[in-house]
Amino acid sequence: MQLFPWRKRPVHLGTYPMEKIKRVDKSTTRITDNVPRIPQRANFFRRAAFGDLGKKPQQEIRRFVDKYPLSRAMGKTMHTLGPIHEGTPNPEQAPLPDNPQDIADHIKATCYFLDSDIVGICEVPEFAWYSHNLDGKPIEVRHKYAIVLLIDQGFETLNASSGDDWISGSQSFQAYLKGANIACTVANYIQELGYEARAHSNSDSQVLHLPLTLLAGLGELSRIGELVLNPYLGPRFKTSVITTNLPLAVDKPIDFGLQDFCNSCRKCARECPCGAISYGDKVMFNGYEMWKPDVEACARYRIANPNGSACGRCMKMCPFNKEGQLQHRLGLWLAINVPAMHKVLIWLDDVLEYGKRTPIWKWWLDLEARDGQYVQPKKTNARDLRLNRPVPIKQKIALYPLEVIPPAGLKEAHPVKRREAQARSEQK
Ligand code: B12
Ligand code: SF4
Ligand code: SF4
Repeated sequence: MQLFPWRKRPVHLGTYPMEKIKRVDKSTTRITDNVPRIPQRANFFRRAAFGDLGKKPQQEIRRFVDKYPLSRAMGKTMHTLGPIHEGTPNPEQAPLPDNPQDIADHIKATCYFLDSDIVGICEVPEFAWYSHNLDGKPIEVRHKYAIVLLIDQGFETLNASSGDDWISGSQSFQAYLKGANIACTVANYIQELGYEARAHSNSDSQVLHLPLTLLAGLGELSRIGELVLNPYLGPRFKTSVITTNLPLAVDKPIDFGLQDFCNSCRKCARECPCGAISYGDKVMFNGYEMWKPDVEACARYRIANPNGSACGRCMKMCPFNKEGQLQHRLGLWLAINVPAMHKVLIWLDDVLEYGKRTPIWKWWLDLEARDGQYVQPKKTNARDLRLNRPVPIKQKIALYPLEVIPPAGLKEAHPVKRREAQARSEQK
C-alpha cells in the first residue's frame, strides 16, 4: 500500500520513511561482549515437541498448525520451499556496481519489488548464529551480512480479532509464508549473481532474527520482550533473513524513544492472557539487557490455546499497532519528539478504546480440526480491553538462561524446572 503516492521516492527507500528516524552508533539495547551462541534445541517450540513441557504441550504442538484449515494450507505451501533455502552460487560473478552502497540499494529495491514491507541490512555478529542444529551438529558461521525483511501481519485482520482467536496462527503463517517466499527468491538471485547466500525463514533458520532486526536499524526491543518494534509497523510484523557474502553497505540501529515509552506503558503486560510479559524493569540475560518475558508461559498458552489458534494479542494491543493514517502519524510524531507526551498518549490510547475488536473487518471462519474433520469450535476467545485488570503484586517471570537450557542435540525430554526458573527473576 502506498501511503504517500505523491512522493517520488526511490524504490530502495520503500514506502515507510525510515530515513526520518534517528540513527545511532549503538542500539538502545545494552549488549556486552559476552553473548553466547545458543543451540536450536533451546527453542521452546522444540522443547515442547521433545516433551520438556510435559505430555499436553507435546500432544498439542503436533496439531499447532493443523488445527486451523488455513494454517494447514499455508503450512503445505511453506513445506515446498524447504529445499530452496540453500543453493550453490554461479561459478562466474556477474558485473555489479563497485560501490557496496549501490549494491545494497539494489538488493533493497529487489526486496521491495518482491513486496517486503521494510528492509534493513547489518553485519551478522557470531552470537546471532545458532550454535548447533537439532541433531547436535555445529552450525558454521559463514556469511558476513544479513538482509532483514519485515512482513506486516495485517492491520485489519489483527484488529478484527482478539489476538488469540482462530485466525491468530494464520496471521503468523501468512507473514512467514510471504517472508519465506521473498527470502528464498532473493537468496537464489544472489547465487545467480555468483555470491553465497542462504534464506532463513520460520521453517528453517540458522540465525536468531531478533538481534539482526535490531542491528539492521528496523526497530527497538520492546517491553513485549522477544519482539523488536518498528515505528511504522509497530510490533505487527514477522521477519525473514538472507545471509550472504555479497559486499553490502550496512544500516545503523535506530532510536525513536521506545525505551522511555515502554517504561511508562504496560498495556501489553496488562492484556497478555497468561501474564507472560514483565511489568517490571529490564534484566540482564545472557549478556544483553531486555524485558525478558516468561517464554515458557507464552509457549504453553500459544501451543495449547483451547479457544483459538496460537496468540499475538500483545502485538494487537500495543499503542504502536496503528494503521498509519494522518492522526496516527501525528501521534507517532509526538511519541518520538515530545517524550513529555508519552503518558498522555498511553492514557489516550485506552480512552479511545484502541484494542477493541472491529467486527466489520472479520472475514474468516471459526473452525477447528477435531478427530479428522473441521467442526465449529466449542468456544472462541472474545476479549476486548481489560482496563481494570490488577497489576500482580509479585510477578514471577521464569528465566531460562544458557546454564539451564537442554544440551544441543538431546533427543530425550529435558523437563523445565519452573520454580527454579521463577526464582531467578526474583534474584535479579
Ligand atoms: C521459539 C520462538 C518463540 C517462542 C519461544 C521463545 C524461546 N525463547 O524459546 C514463544 C512462544 C515465546 C514466541 C512467542 C512470540 N514470538 Co517468537 N520466535 C521464536 C523463534 C521461532 C525462535 C527463537 C529461539 O530459537 N529461541 C530460543 C533461544 C535462542 O531463546 P533465548 O536464548 O531466550 O533468546 C531469545 C531472545 O532473548 C533473543 N536473543 C537471543 N540472542 C540475542 C542476542 C541479543 C544481543 C539480543 C538483543 C537478543 C537475543 O532471541 C531469542 C528469541 O526467542 C523466533 C525466530 C528466530 N529464529 O529468531 C521467533 C520470533 C522471535 N518471534 C516473533 C514473534 C512476533 C512472536 C510473538 C509476537 C507471536 C506472534 N503471534 O507473532 C510472540 C511474542 C512473545 C513475547 N512476549 O516476546 C518474531 C519477532 C519479530 C519482531 N517483531 O521482532 C520472531 C523473530 C519470528 C519471526 N520470524 O518474525 N516465540
Ligand atoms: S503472544 Fe500472547 S501469550 Fe505470548 S506474550 Fe503475547 S499476548 Fe502473551
Ligand atoms: S504495549 Fe506499551 S509497553 Fe508494550 S510494547 Fe507497546 S508501547 Fe511498549
